Parts: sequence; C-alpha cells; structure tokens
Amino acid sequence: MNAATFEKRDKSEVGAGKSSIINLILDCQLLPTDAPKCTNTIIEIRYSDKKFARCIYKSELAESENRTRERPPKEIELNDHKGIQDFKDCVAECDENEDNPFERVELYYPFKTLSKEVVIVDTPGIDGGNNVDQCLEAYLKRSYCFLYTMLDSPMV
Ligand SMILES: Nc1nc2c(ncn2[C@@H]2O[C@H](COP(=O)(O)OP(=O)(O)OP(=O)(O)O)[C@@H](O)[C@H]2O)c(=O)[nH]1
Ligand SMILES: [Mg+2]
Repeated sequence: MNAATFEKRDKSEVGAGKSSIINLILDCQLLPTDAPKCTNTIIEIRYSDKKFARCIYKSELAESENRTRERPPKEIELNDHKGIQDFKDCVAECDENEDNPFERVELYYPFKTLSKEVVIVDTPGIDGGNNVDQCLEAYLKRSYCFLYTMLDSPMV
C-alpha cells in the first residue's frame, strides 16, 4: 500500500453487517459473515489475477530474549472451497482471550467490481475489543472513503 492508493474503509459495530455489505459490493461470499464477532482481524482487500490470502502474524515477544520475533506470513491459495474456508477461519479465529493471532489478512482476488487502484479494508467492530480503535487510526489517515454501518436495534 502506498500514498497513491485510495482506500475505502468500513468500520462499525460488531455484527452490524460490514462484511455483508463488502461481499455485496464485491459480488462474492468470501468474507465470513456467519456469526456475530466474525471478523476478528483487519482484512485488506485488493484486486489480483491470482487468488490468495496472506495472513500476517502479530509480533511475538520471544520468551528467552527481550525482543520481538516475527513469524513468516501464512499464505493460503483460494482456488477451492478448502482454501476459502481456511481463509475464513483465520479471519474469524478468536482465542480464550478474544484475541486473533493475525495483525492483518491481505486478500487478493480477481474481483470484477474492484479497481486495481482501490483497497477495501474490512475491520472488526468498534466494540469488539483488541484495541481496534487504535489499530484503525493509521488507516483513517489514508482513507479516501469511510463507511460506517450501524444496527438500528440490538441483535438478539
Ligand atoms: N436480517 C439481516 N441480516 C443481516 C443483514 N446484513 C447482515 N446480516 C446478518 O447479520 C450477521 C452479521 O453480519 P456481518 O456482515 O458478519 O456483520 P459484521 O458487521 O461484519 O460483523 P463483525 O465482523 O462480527 O463485526 C450475519 O449473520 C449476516 O447474515 C441485513 O441487512 N439484514
Ligand atoms: Mg465482519
């Protein structure tokens, strides 16, 4: 991503329908929407001729050394149902501390409705914990468009 890239960012309450709207815009069913608190990491969505996802792990503090350790990204090919399900599982992963291991997931796909110059960013809900607001500040500065989705009544 660079300064010349336009971003459209979707940030809202948990379960308000953010990912569903992006699936609609992209004419796909790639983003998981099956349950409340479904998107548990940032997803950067770009056009690509190749279908794949790159899952970038959060930095880990090495136990024996007083420094952080970087894990190589997890690459997932999205050519079949198994790969797509693996991608959805990475996005939705949530441990007992309500944490997801990935700093962000990059999604590359030949979307017919997405220009090569545009990056769409799907986010967890603002009430979803994990310092989502802090994590989003950097994106806001680079965003060309901001879409806020809200529930008009509490989910039951
Ligand atoms: N009835 C109804 N259900 C919807 C609508 N949009 C989304 N849903 C359902 O609401 C649930 C949550 O939708 P998502 O698109 O995952 O919502 P989200 O804001 O991305 O949720 P998180 O990623 O968990 O924050 C899913 O079961 C969707 O099928 C809508 O317009 N009407
Ligand atoms: Mg979502």
